[in-house]
Amino acid sequence: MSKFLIVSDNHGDREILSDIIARWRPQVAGIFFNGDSELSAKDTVFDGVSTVIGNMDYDPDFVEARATTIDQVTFFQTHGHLYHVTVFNGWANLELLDKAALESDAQVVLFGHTHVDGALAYNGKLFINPGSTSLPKGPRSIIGGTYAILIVESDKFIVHFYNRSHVLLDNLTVEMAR
Ligand SMILES: [Mn+2]
Repeated sequence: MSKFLIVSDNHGDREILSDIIARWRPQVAGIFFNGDSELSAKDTVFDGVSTVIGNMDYDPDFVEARATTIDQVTFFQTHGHLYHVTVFNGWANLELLDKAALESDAQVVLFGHTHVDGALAYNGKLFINPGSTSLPKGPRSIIGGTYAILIVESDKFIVHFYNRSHVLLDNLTVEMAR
């Protein structure tokens, strides 16, 4: 069993990012930040964190997208704006993201940008948007900000969402067979 931390769109709120990462670092196999930090790519908060550039990031040291394989799981990670991810059908338009993930042979696709949390099995892949820690949008914005933990078991993926106080939001859990 492996766990992964997925965070996005803190928009300058360095404290919450630092808090979440410090809390989970000892127990996760990977940490993903999906863009729009408005921080420097060299900020120490990103030590050991897989990052990508958001539409509100201006440090050219952030990459546009990346494929990463950890513990036999291949992730495709990008912010979303470069793949025209917008709010669609209550969540997100995944069409171009899906094509890009296919080229990377990814099983899990990580993005942000819309600030709408969610996880969905689509075209045989698991798409995860952890939501924004600091500027949430959509039907669950009243939670005040979210992030996600992916649990990889031998036969399934489990996605848990947490609020800014690290309380598990049980009713948002998503599972997908692998
Ligand atoms: Mn954003």
